[in-house]
Amino acid sequence: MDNTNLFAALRAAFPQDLDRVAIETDDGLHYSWRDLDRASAMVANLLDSLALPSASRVAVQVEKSVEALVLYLATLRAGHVFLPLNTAYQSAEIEYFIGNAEPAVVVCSPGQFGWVSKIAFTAGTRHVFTLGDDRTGSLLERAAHMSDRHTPVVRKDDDLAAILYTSGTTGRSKGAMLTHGNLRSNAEVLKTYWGWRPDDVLIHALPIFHVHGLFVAIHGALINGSKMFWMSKFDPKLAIAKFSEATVFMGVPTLYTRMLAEPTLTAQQAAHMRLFISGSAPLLIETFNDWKARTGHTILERYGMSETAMLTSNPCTADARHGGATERRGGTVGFPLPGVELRVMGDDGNLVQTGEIGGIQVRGPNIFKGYWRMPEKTAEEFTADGFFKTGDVGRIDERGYVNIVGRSKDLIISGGYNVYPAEIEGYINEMPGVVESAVIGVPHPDFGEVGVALLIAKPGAQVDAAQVLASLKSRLANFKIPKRCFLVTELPRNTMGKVQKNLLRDQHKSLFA
Ligand code: MCA
Ligand code: AMP
Repeated sequence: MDNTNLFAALRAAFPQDLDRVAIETDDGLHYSWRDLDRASAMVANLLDSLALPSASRVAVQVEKSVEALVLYLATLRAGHVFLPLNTAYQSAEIEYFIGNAEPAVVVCSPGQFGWVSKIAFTAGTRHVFTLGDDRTGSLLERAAHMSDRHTPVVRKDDDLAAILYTSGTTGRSKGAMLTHGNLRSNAEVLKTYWGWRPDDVLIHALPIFHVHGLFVAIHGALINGSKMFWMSKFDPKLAIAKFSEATVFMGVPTLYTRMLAEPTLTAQQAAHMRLFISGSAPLLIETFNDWKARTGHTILERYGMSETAMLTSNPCTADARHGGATERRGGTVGFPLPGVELRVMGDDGNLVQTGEIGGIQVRGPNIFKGYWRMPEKTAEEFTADGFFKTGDVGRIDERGYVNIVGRSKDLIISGGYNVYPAEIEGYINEMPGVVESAVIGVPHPDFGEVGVALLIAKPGAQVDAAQVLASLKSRLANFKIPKRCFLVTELPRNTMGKVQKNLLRDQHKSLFA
């Protein structure tokens, strides 16, 4: 039987000379391809020794490190399901994810062991390990005693590889179930479409608990046997300094605007680079133009989702499917990737005409299997003919380029992180003295968009806006906290009684100008 375990595909692409450097870190460490192979074998053997049921969830909330990447590879290798969690998540968020996913193994930072293990053990998790960003913790201590050889467990395309929680527009977060086939097919398509070369060097600057940093960047480098320069945290000065030794950079728009603010960013400094890729949030046309003017490089913008991995991309080289188009068009997310079907549907359920706006729907080998333990929610998000409704609103121009013009889902994308207003409003509405609230996204020069909260207090109640934000901060991930909070006497409503957030957004659009 063929083994289509994603790890096997990544491992098969390792260079023949396993002693070559695979990863160089910002604190000066070098990891060879052999190191990645052996360390992931040891951790996979540790997971095997726990005799877990097949496809157990391994939930991981740790700081970025090469060892955290090793844990991801080991989880695939051992046939389990990786569940990465943003390090900003607080106890209420972690309690929900662990309770919902019922992981057999939880790995957390040594400093968080107290509260995380309490949540995990209460939820029935039997194994809680720690992993620090300085190679400390019980996971590596235990793995040190294991063999450094391991045969990847046989997985089929349809078997789960990872669960990524995405916040829900209403209600709680949903776990998007991604299979080995979803992730492998996407990595293989991008390998060709972005013209990866074994001598490419990727600057890995993003966190590794979301699709962009974990899948697009890491799979991209590994499946091409390309070296990574590994930044534990994005630092614009260091990233620019490394341009002279690297060829590929991937970032959310905030990373590009922060680099543009550095005087060291010049065409000469970027001359060695081959490809700059942006995604996860809309790239402003000014950023696209400024980058071109300063560096001579045209950023390649692409579009994806946790549920789908990458869907569209501007061309890297000539795209024969579109008359050999090579232009990377600012303000667009390019063409549907090979193998991805993308259509734009009107409210009447019919395809719109070229250039007209509608809901974006997608189908292809990269589209997820469904939401974890939410069959009804999954069914709602798919059409009868198997297209996934993205919740993004867009159009396809006469040349085939896709434009994202908005979202039908009420979502704020702040610095590349998703914030769902309904979740924040839920917390505010529960606070004493609050009648109701509305959270909106407004333009922000650094994060692209940030949340602003508007709330109505009960007559006579003493509600303090700063206190509301402080209270949210103690319960939610920091990037979800609205940057401002205002008390208002009413919220504009349409005839159906729904709050007109477009009016509120318009009123507050210059707050951070
Ligand atoms: C940090 N802060 C933020 C954000 N990040 N506020 C709003 N939005 C943010 N994204 C706030 C913190 O709450 C804190 O506020 C203060 O900024 C400093 O925090 P710090 O952690 O030091 O910030 P930073 O290191 O400067 O982080 C900014 C960042 C980071 C580097 C832009 O947000 C980041 O790495 N973003 C990338 C996210 C990403 O990888 N997205 C891909 C998702 P206070 O001091 O008040 O507490 S994958 C995806 O979307 C799809 C599938 C796709 O297409 O890729
Ligand atoms: P996530 O839930 O983190 O997977 O975020 C997915 C959402 O990010 C998509 O549905 C889009 O709304 C947005 N997104 C990703 N890439 C882009 C892009 N290049 N331009 C505009 N929006 C994007």
